[in-house]
Amino acid sequence: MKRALLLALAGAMAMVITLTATPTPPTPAPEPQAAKAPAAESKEARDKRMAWWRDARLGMFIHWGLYAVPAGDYQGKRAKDIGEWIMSWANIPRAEYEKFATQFNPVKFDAAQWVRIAKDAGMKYIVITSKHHDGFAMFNSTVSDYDIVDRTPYKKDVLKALSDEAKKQGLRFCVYYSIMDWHHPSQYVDAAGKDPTAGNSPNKMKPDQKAAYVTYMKAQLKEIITQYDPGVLWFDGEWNDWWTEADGQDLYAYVRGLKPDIIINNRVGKGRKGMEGLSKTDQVYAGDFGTPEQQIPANGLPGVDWESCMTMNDTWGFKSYDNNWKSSQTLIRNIVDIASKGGNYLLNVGPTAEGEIPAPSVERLAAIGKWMKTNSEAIYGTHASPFATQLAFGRATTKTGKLYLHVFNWPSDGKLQVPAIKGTVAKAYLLADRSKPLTVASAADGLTITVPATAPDADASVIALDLK
Ligand code: FHN
Repeated sequence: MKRALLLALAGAMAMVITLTATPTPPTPAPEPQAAKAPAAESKEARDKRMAWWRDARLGMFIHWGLYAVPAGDYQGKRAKDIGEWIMSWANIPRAEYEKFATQFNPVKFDAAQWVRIAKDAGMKYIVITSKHHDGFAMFNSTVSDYDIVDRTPYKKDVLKALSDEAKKQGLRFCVYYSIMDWHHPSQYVDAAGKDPTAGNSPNKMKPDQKAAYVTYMKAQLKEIITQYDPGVLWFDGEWNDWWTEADGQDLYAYVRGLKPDIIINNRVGKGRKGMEGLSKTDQVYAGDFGTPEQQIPANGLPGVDWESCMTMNDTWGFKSYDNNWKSSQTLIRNIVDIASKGGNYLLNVGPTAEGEIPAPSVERLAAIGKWMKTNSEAIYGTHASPFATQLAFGRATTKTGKLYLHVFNWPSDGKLQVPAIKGTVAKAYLLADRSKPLTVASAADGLTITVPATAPDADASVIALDLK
């Protein structure tokens, strides 16, 4: 009895100690008014809402937060794991992790330059982490002081700067928001050898605190939507068992209620089939598009809205020693491959704590931009390849009255063999040299296009066919 009492007391004391360590959280979030769920949406209305996103095809993902401070190294501990998960794999207690905020001072951050880099790469939208699993808000939040304005020497709202600049330069500003929150007191870790306040997956929800956390999330999402007007809400961290499809449906309705034309990914609910990312089909799940991660579906998915997100090296958040960069050819061919299957490509950058996009990323984005300058009409606003099987020489995309052949493997004999197509070819030409029409011979089993001896572009040379 006495021992149990002592233990309980010790427990309570620990609680008190923890609480005092964490600054007194600001006034709890006001109960957000239940937003009016959007009326059932007709196909026309949905097509209108999704149109800009479907035409865009290429966007920039930005993973930026306190994890850029340790940059993958905590007290000499390094790991192969992704940088933004350092609070988990380095078992960093909440109070310790919070200290990174005092070192986060991105004086080299230049919103205009970041948006310019994305725009020059041919990217039409930007998705930045407003709050990742570590719970730190990269914006000015009034429902939490665990944010860039209140807790860092930088004190400026980087989401505001980026959303204003994106608007100025004509890109769509979008945000990522994590449902799992390693910093929020409603959640804890129950795993062997792990500090209960460190990061971890799965994490646990204190039974009587879920409603409070959902209220907190809704209040932050309201701030984000009213302050930065995002085109897409890119949820993540939905996989814990304390988050349900019903929660996802409710959050989807709440967010669409606040901004009816917003687009929301399928990680708001429980529809996602793991990293393959597309939604399960056993019921209608919340979300407007599937989210394959670090992979590209094997086959085209005409009529399905999906977006592959991918790193340029092996981490989303900045790690000082991760130099396993994909080649610009791989990235360019991924853009083509994904468009030929009817999807979008969300390509990631992980800026440093000083506020710079790593040079290897900038170089690759410039190479992509150079390719898009010549070939973007074969990507923007296109649809999946009409061919049932994979083309030996590369990929294809279509538009009304147009077929684009993306040649990876240039024919050494100057004769490109193309399977039979519907319609007849009125004109064929290289996007890299529109002045010289190409000769096309059509037969029952397909077309033979006479092409120059050398490929105009080693990464992917695009031949446009104007179809009658
Ligand atoms: O755990 C996250 C990860 O840190 C990163 O944000 C990716 C990006 O899609 N999503 C989760 C892993 O599925």
